[in-house]
Amino acid sequence: MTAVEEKFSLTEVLSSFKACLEKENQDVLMDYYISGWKGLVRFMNSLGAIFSFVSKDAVSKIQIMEAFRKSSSGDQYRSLQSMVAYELKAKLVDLNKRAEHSNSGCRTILRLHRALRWLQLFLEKLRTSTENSKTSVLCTEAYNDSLANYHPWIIRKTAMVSFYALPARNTFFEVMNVGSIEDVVTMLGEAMPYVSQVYDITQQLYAQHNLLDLP
Ligand code: 1PW
Repeated sequence: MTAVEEKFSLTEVLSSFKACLEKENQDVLMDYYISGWKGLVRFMNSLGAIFSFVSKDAVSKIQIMEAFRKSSSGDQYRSLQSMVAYELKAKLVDLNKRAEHSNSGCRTILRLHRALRWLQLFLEKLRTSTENSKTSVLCTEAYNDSLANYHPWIIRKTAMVSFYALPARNTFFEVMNVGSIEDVVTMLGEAMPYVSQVYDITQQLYAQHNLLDLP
């Protein structure tokens, strides 16, 4: 195994979501949110090429956010809270129809936020699954309960087909690079509350500003 491969572990990925939350005011820090997502993409890519259609969109959304962060207004994108305040005040968000601000930070993060819910449901199902559970079924259930509601038929169809190509439960646990199945279950039990917290705070932020349906 190369050094780079060795470094990847789902533990580290999930710890980015822990680092996301600023201690004093619970702001969700953008750089850690982005690095958490980059890790999730590596995880998805290690599940096989067929899953790359899923990760490609996440990659392009991560790139949009990195570009904002590197731009002259980068400081405004320090946290999800500062981004929302800045983009709304400067009228940089298309609220009803995609037009001149078609790729605002707010709408881009909303897509990743919805996808995070899928991941949360899926990993939780995996954590509590038994030896006979099928990953494709767990993944499909998690998808139907979350992201599918926002996807048109053609994407739902393609997603379902790619789920069938998911590796079996054992392989899945190995790819996570955490240790034995028991180690994975323990790690998920400890790490998932942080992912949930990031999800809940973001959901509340978007609800408060009426941003949950951005086009
Ligand atoms: C096993 C790990 C699971 C992690 C799942 C997180 C990734 C989910 C990405 C799904 C992408 C499906 C194909 C793209 C769909 C886009 O149209 C859609 N994007 C998302 C993230 O839902 C909406 O973005 P758009 O088209 O409004 O820019």
